[in-house]
Amino acid sequence: MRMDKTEFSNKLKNLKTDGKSTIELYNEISLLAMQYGLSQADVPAQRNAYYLSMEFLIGRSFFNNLMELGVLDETRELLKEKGVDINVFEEIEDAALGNGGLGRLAACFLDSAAGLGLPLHGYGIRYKYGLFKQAIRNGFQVELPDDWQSFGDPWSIRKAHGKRKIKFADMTVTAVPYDMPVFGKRVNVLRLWQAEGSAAAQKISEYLYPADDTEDGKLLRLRQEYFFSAAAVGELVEKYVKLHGKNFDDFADHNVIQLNDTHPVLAIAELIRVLTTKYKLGFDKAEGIAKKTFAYTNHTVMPEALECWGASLVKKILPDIYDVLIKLQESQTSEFKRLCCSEAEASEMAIYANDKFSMANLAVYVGNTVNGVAKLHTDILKTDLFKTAYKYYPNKFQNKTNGITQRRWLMLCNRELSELLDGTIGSAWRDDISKLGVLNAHVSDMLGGFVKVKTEKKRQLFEYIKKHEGVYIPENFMVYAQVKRLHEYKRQLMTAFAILEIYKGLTDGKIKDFRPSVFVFGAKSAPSYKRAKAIIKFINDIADKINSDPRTNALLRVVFVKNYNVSYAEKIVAGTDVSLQVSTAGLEASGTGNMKFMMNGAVTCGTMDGANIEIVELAGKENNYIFGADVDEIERLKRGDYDPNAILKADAYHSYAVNTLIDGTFSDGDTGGFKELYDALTVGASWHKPDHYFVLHDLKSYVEALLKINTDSKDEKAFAVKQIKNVANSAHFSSDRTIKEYASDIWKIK
Ligand code: 26V
Repeated sequence: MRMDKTEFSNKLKNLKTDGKSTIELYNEISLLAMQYGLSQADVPAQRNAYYLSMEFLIGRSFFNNLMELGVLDETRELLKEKGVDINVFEEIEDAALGNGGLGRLAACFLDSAAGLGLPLHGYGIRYKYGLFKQAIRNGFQVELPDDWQSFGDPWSIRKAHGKRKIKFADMTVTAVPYDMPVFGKRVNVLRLWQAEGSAAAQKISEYLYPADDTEDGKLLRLRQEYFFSAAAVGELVEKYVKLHGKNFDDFADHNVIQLNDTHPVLAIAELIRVLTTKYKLGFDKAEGIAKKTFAYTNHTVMPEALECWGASLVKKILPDIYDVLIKLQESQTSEFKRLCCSEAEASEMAIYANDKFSMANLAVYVGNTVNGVAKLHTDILKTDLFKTAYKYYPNKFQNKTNGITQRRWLMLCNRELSELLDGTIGSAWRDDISKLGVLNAHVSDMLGGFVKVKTEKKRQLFEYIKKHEGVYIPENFMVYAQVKRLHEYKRQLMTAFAILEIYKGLTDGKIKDFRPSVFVFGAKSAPSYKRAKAIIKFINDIADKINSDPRTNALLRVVFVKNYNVSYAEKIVAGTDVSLQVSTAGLEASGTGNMKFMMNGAVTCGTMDGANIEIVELAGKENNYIFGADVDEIERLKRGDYDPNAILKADAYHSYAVNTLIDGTFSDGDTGGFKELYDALTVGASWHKPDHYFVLHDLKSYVEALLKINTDSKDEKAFAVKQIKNVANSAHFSSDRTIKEYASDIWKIK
């Protein structure tokens, strides 16, 4: 039944709002929008791409879906007439079925594919509880369960008839699909599987793993990975058989499966298992089909994060998959013989070694393509992490620099800037983001308007922060923001030290004419990551000290926002002047927050890492602030005798900042966390050398960069020019661009 826009509007007009709760209204309006949206659904495409991902960090669907359906403004107006402010729906919980960048990227990709009319569908897990909610108690992170469905889930439809049986050696689990339509030029589907059956079965989709690293040996995690990979593969095979019969020669002409990191890599073995057992194909033939079907994206070079599964665990839980993996290993060994690889090379690339299966090596061996997520990252894959594979299979390797959807990260989160853009360059950029570049010729036309918009977005952010964190930030303050998962390699600790040094400089008179500034942090730490949690506590203690010091608090403030999530990010990226992207060079695969800030007109203060490199390439080094060691320098430091203690000794400001960890300035409540941070810098921790992430090496140039920005920003116009230049050159970081590249170079879909 097709519903047209007039019908939607009429139904909305007739909606009774009196006496209804926000939740009731939310569900009614969402369901109406669903009916409208689904009635626009398209005919299925001939060739489809599938994005298999353990995580989809969707955030709030309400505003986004209404916008994609072209009814957001109208709904806002109609509700207003009825005395309902549409912003009440900001109470609705985010769907946080992801940890960070990797999951949000998956959500941006689905948005872009639908927006471009490309048939890309998602497969994942419908966790009952998403990423934990973060409370801060006495400066410490406390984790609370995220019951995201407590408001209902009007954007999903349970498809009971699509349920499947997933077999483990010790139990059989029912996978029930829930479909979330993705609206755009076409309607695609994100299909999330929920585990049902016995109590043990249900556990499989109960929790999202709250670490964005992998924890070896976690049985439940292995079950989760197999569960959704097998459900997806089983369904795709069945659908193929229905449409094309049991000759699988054309399977890869109709299906391409993108593996989002190593988490869904067992899908490879599952496809081969199904084809060889259920449909009796020979192993070689099945392997050949898999080689044409799968493509692999790597998202990190951190060695700790490359998943390996113990062979005995796999054998015990998934014996048939074990057999397939061993056969793949054999086939790989004979291929390596043909290629005349040395023994060392073969073992480096081996699927099976030391009683473990390497998911990355499996993905690289079978994957038709292997891609990194920013130029530098792909180069590191080729020259370092997968260098031997690159030697033998150079043609597999591609770069696909990440992107973000401008619909959520500009149009939705910054209506004011979007309207200013319309007024300055026309609204063509809304349909074709590459038109944003036109702005380069109109920077001066936009100056006054831009400053006004930025001021307004900061005002909104400060109001929100006052309401949620109880911290007041005066209107004229500059905003520096570092929001992302908490990891030592992202170096929030270095920012904390830099703030302490600026604080000291202000109190002892060394820093003069400082423009009032606030540092905004937002970050969740993996619950088990002790040092990351200590950094959160440290930042909160610094905030308390600085914010309550009357000597400085008219100039400098610090706020750690609790429960940073997609919806919070939408407010922060719009209201920030300076985006802090300060990872140790070579370790941040891409970063995507950096792109969101850029598109909203923040300058980047960062290292030559991940996509920062491409950001400054496009927006100009002169419009951003790059500091610290680059990858080559880090490599040199690693080979040389880097001595953080010497740096510490030689610089009074550094030692002031670092010593606050141990001199009683702050207290970690006898957890030992601060001492551990101190030790990691000075003597080394976790088998690492002292200051493994080169915090002390880059700290001085970081403080200098921050102060330079502060000085530059006093020339309001000149600084606004830099910010606008960033907006004008951000089109490249639209996930529309990224998805077009995947579609043409990897997926071959139209
Ligand atoms: C895992 C681990 C494990 C050990 C300790 C450090 C560490 C750091 C990161 C990870 C992340 C695993 C995968 C991931 O989330 N990667 C992120 O993917 C984003 C989308 O491509 C990208 O922008 C981020 O740079 C990358 O960290």
